[in-house]
This record gives sequence, C-alpha cells and structure tokens, in this order.
Amino acid sequence: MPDTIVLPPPSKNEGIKARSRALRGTIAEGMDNVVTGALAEDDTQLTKFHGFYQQDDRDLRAERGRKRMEPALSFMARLRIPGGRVSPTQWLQLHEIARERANGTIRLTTRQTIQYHGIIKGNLRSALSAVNDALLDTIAACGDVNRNVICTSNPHASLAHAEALALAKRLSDDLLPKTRAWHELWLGEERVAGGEPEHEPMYGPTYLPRKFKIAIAVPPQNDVDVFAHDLGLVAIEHDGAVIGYDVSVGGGMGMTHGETDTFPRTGDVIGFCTPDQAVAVADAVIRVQRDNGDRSVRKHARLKYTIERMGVAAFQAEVERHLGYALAPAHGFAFTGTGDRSGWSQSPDQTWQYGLFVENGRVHDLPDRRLLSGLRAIANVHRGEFVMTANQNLIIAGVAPEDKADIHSLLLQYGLEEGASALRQASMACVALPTCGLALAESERYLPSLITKLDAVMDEAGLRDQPIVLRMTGCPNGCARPYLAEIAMVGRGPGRYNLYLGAAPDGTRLNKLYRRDIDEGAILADLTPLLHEYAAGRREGERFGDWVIRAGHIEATTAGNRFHLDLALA
Ligand code: SRM
Ligand code: SF4
Repeated sequence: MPDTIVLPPPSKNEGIKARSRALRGTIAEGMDNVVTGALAEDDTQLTKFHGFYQQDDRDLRAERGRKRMEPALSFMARLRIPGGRVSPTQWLQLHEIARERANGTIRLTTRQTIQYHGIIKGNLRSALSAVNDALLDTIAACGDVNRNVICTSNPHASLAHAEALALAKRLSDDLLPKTRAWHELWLGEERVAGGEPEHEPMYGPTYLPRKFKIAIAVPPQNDVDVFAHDLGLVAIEHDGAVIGYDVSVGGGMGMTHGETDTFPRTGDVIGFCTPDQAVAVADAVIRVQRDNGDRSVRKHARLKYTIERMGVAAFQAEVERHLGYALAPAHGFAFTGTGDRSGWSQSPDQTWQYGLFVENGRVHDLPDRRLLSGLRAIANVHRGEFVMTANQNLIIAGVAPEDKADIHSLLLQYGLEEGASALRQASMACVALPTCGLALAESERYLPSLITKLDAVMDEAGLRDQPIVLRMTGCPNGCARPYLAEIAMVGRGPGRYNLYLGAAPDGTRLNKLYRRDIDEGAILADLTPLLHEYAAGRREGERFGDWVIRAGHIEATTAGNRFHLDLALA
C-alpha cells in the first residue's frame, strides 16, 4: 500500500477566511456592540483586509490590567494610496480626519501611504467614510492579499516615473479583492438581493496564504527597496520611455529571533516583461503563490519560503505556465542608492519639488517644527501634489515656478526647512511602541535621541555630511526594512537590540548580525570606533556598508540573498 502523505492542518486564519462570507464575518454585529471597544477575535483578523487593526495602548496596558479594566483599545487604519500620490485637497481632507477621528497625527509609512492611530470604535465608520469622501480607501491595505503598490517617488522626474506611477495604480486596482464587503460595512452600500456568495476569481475563497507586496523601481533610484518585496519590477528605459520591467520575485524581510527557518531574503531576478504584460505577470505570480504557499504555518507562508521550497526555476516554470509564455531574459540595471533627495530641485517639466524630511514618518506639530500645521498651510496654496516616499518622507511635487517663493516662505515660517544631519535624513524607524502589538523594544520614539548621540560621533569623525543608511525596528518583523540598512538595530527586549552591519547602500545586499542583544551603551561603544576607523580608512566614495566588509568587520559572505550562518546566533 502506498504511504499516505499526511498534510499538516491549515492554520486558524484559513478557517476564518473560509467562513467569512467574503470578508464580512460578524464585523457589522461587533460594530453595533457598544459594551466593548473591541471586535470579536476572529473578526480582528478580517478587519485587516479592510485596512485596519485593533490595537491597545501598551503604555497603559499594565495599569489597566491591574485595575481589571479593558485595555485602552483603538484602531490603526492604513490607506491604500498606490505610488503615494495625493492632491492638496486630499491632503486637507486627510488632515481633518487625523484631527477629528484619530489621534491628531498622520503617520507616513515605509510603503508610501499613511496610517491613522487611535481611532476609537465609535469613530471608525465615520473615519472610513471620510476616507472614501477623499476618493481614497483602505481596502486591502493589510491582510492576505496584494497590498498597496509602491513605486519610485515623484512622477515629474521623468516620463518613466509617470509611467511607473500609472502601473502602480493599475496593479493596485486590478489586484483588489472583488468582494463588496468594504462598501457595505463602511459606506452602508446595500447588499445585492439574495446575498449570493461572491466569487473571487483570482484569490479564491481563502485569499492568499499571506500578505503580498509589489514595488516598482525606476533606476538609478532604488528608493522602494525593490528586492524586499514579493514581486519587484525594475523599469528598463529606452529613449526616456519604459520598454518594460525586469522582474524580481521572493523578497521579504520578516524573521523571528532564534527561529532559523525564518529569514530575510532579497528577490531573484527571473526575467523581463513588457509594460503590457506586467499586470498578467503579477496575476500569475500571485496565483502560483496562492496554490503553493504554506497554508499551515503562517511564519512560512510568504512567497520567499515558497520559492525556497520549490526552487527558483520550478517557480518560474509555474508562473510561465499560467502566463502561457516565457518571460524574456532580464535586461539588467544599476542602482545608485535607496535614499530620497531633500530640499528643492527642478524637474524636466520645469516644475519644482521640495523633498521634505519627516522624521520616522510622523506628521505632528513640535514646538520648533510644526509639520502638521505647516503642511495644511502649504496644501492651501499648493497646486501640484504631495507624494509620500517609501522612506517615510514627503515630496511637495509639481510646484509651479510662480508658487515656489510662497511655499518656501511657509516652509520657513513653520520651521520645516532642512537642518537634519545626513545620518538622520538617511534613517528610518518603524512605529513600535505604544501601538504595535508585536514590538519588543522602542523604535520611533527612541531612534531620534540615539541619532543625536551618534551625530556627535559622526561630527567628531568628520562624517557630518556622509549619508549612512540606518534603520531601527522594535522587533525582527522588519517593517523599516532593517536588513537592507548599512547599520540596523532590531529590538529584542526593552532597551535591547541586535546590531546588524554591512548592507549595500543600493539595496542589493543584506546586512549581517554584528552583535546580539546589546543596550545603548554597547551600541555606541561598538559604533564609535568603527565610524572613526571608517572616516580614516575609507576610499574615495566608499560607503560604510561596503567598508565594513572590506575592513574585515563583516564577512564577505553577506553577499547572497538570504541569511545563513548568522541565524545560528540570532
Ligand atoms: Fe509591518 C506587522 C507597521 C511595513 C513586515 N507592521 C505590522 C503591524 C501591523 C503589527 C501587527 O501585525 O500587529 C505594524 C503596525 C504598527 C502600528 O502600530 O502602526 C506594522 N509595517 C508597519 C509600518 C507602518 C512601519 C512604518 O513604520 O512605516 C509599515 C506600513 C507599510 C504599509 O503602508 O503598508 C510596515 N512591514 C512593513 C515592511 C516594509 C515593506 O513592506 O517594505 C515589512 C517588511 C517587508 C516584508 O513584508 O517582508 C513589514 N509587518 C511586517 C511583518 C513580518 C511579515 C513576515 O513576512 O514575517 C509583520 C508581522 C506579520 O505580518 O505577522 C508586520
Ligand atoms: Fe511592530 Fe515589529 Fe513592525 Fe516595528 S517591526 S512596527 S515593532 S511589527
């Protein structure tokens, strides 16, 4: 008798999705229950597909627990804004939602969109319907589906940038779930008579095994960290127009400390597609992941693990079987960096743009830097658009030459003109505490003070103008893409981090674990001599991430697209 293969049972989330009636669950009933600020546990998995998470204020968790009170519950809502572009009118609407329905701040994310924090249950419906009034939505911003599609910022920079933005929008729209659940639940749209179960032609009834992310890069900028995404498209230009995209698959950042079968991975380039083929390629990659991804263990469900298991060649063959044709060979490309340009610059179409540094993406008013109010004032006179970047910054784009002086004086009036060091400008931190339920350590609230200390070292070493990509996250999930930073700190516990060094500054090589489980004193003690040594020993134009390898502080084996040996330590 042949051996029967016993497959592990599907994860709990698979059952929740299957029973959800196309993502409805019992969310409507939960919203009507005024006794609690919470939704039913299973529904909190489904709300992710609608773009929001139930959270609690972790600063208050212990105290409320002692008093036997319900945690201080609220919701985080994430918008879907492909390519991160909004009009000034939309910005004003988003500003009002932050003030009236959320905690009064707007959080620019590492994937070119915004998040609101602190929306209480009673404000959720009106917040989402106000988002809809701004001609935006939160559909599929989270959940096991294709997420917000990101692309190299600033559509005015070239025709290729504008084409990339148009493709980002097309991909985002075409790959949306087809269920009307969002419209019914949050806008009160009537259900079609009979309430027939809806058909999800691409996703099927259980959607994807896990989240799926797409990024489009326009070389030489790799500001989207294209190799960190499940699917990356790199624009190939000829005579200023995009003739197609090199296709990368299987990137991802998330890992778990101590679990060596979880790891960050950079994508593999498997070929080239024309602009007309790009949506079909994304559709085919998603279908192969839908059918082959791990539906039992969510920690192994991302596309990167499917590809590791199947092998790149077999995965590509499956994609091509769905497409009905083979991908053309990749053209090849070169990147110069992953950062954003700050300050004023002019585009070929003669409009101006101002690259505005937003520390860790948090748009709020500080006494000397009134970002929230300043951006509202600018939105009142600006006639171009605002473009969020994948580095948590904002571009005031498409500024007509005659408006530049007015906008500049508003930047000065609200204290928004650039003064941050090169290190600070090249830094990112994830949200972490107090809202993120997975944070093990501080990140957004802590990194600014650590950078002040590191800036003193950089000054002493004569490195004030030297950009070094530095990123921090409160846990190993990798939301600020730390494993692609020249210097990264990844939270392990309160005040303690793993220190990683040596990623390529153009986003093509992962970094490597340098020290494990250290506090601020040890971080500064490790980095101070390294930064001095780098200042003295670097070659012309050599970046820190490359130098640490040449100087022998990090083994050259970091080249490659996944972690190997260092995981044994982590
Ligand atoms: Fe993330 C989960 C915040 C970009 C990998 N991420 C979360 C949650 C929702 C926590 C949770 O599940 O309870 C965080 C909400 C915190 C809060 O209070 O707001 C969160 N992720 C963020 C944001 C806001 C970080 C930021 O500071 O900007 C980014 C929102 C992006 C967006 O607009 O869509 C964000 N997250 C990322 C990225 C970067 C990227 O995509 O370019 C990654 C790494 C790339 C990747 O996906 O591999 C990332 N987030 C994760 C993971 C690990 C996934 C994995 O494959 O292991 C989790 C945990 C999970 O999904 O189980 C997570
Ligand atoms: Fe939360 Fe971890 Fe993501 Fe930071 S990296 S936002 S701590 S899940």
